[in-house]
Amino acid sequence: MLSLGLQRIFSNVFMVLMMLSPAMASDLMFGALQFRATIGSMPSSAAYLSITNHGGMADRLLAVESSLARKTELHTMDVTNGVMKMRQIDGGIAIPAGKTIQLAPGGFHVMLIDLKAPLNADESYQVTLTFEKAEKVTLTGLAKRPADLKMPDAHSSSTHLMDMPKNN
Ligand SMILES: [Cu+2]
Repeated sequence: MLSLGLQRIFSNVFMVLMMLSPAMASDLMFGALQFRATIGSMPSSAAYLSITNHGGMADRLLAVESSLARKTELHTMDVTNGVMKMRQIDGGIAIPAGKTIQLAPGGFHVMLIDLKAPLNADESYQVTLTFEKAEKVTLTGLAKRPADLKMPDAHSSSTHLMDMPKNN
């Protein structure tokens, strides 16, 4: 009788642990995923998002996969001799505990090289992120016109240039 009771307690504890573990595995929180809508026959484009690490341990964004392009890479922007150039990141992007990393225009970005089809504004697309510790996650986000992409740095003085008609 006693062992049966213990067994029940253990199985209940086990079930609670099973229920808790997915939540414990997701210490990362994701900001809105955004894609740069393509114009004309642009061969490549980019995707942006922010990742916040609410856990106590550092993690690392190792790779991004997508069926949208023949090649998907993690890129950063560097200024070389006064010219801004982008290059592929080796070893992924560190996500320190308690910190937010921004993939945004002018900095880190997901590079979609050799697109299979155009990315249309207001349509949604997916990418899959692979981390060192956290589980793989597939996110969905909207493509936006380049002018509508949120810039991380306050560059609001350029808003007066946005006088192009917006056709919806
Ligand atoms: Cu790039």
